[in-house]
Amino acid sequence: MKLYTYFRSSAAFRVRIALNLKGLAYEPAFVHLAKGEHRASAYSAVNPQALLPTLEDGVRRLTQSLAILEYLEETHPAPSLLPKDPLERARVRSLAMLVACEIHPVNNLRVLQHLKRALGQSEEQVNAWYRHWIGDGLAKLEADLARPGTGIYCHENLPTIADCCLVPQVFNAQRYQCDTSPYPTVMRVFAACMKLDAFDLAQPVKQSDAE
Ligand SMILES: N[C@@H](CCC(=O)N[C@@H](CS)C(=O)NCC(=O)O)C(=O)O
Repeated sequence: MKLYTYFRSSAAFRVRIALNLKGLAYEPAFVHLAKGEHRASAYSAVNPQALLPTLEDGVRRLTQSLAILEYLEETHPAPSLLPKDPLERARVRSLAMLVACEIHPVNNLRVLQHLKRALGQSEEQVNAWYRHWIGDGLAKLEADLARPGTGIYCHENLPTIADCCLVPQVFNAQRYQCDTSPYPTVMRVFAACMKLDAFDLAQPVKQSDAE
């Protein structure tokens, strides 16, 4: 498999974790987001959505990290990243979506660039926007994780796709110096995940394109 990735891409980070948890080898293909390489024709021929990640499995190309996580789960079921029970699976998917569909999109590169370039917001205002939405989202994640079902990880005692989403989001929060002290459960789960090689080896500084 080939993964189109960038060390700081949190959506690619989710997939790197899942590949590691499942013990699947992959070749990275680096696309420099900050230089805008994802918008060049060479990459939009690979992924018409012009977003990272893309996973190439043989001749097939997959886009959208959650769809890729589900694909990996279906094609390589062990170890499973979803619980067996349908209600529990829905809970895990809901936690993953809270991060991937509610927190992450408003803080994406193109949103931040639009705030700055088209709407004339200063670096400080853009950072304030970022921290606001991280705080709002992590508070909701904290409240959800306070309900029954949470264990060492987001769901009981095995890592799931919810953890694959939580960890990169916490990295983003830390990169923007957000105060994470109001989210002790999120941070406890984060710390537990980071003890696993699959998460540790997927982190931005350990990628060979890290700057
Ligand atoms: N919902 C997408 C989000 C993908 C995404 O936004 N990726 C970011 C990097 S983390 C990106 O490519 N951003 C480019 C941009 O905003 O222009 C997914 O989960 O794969």
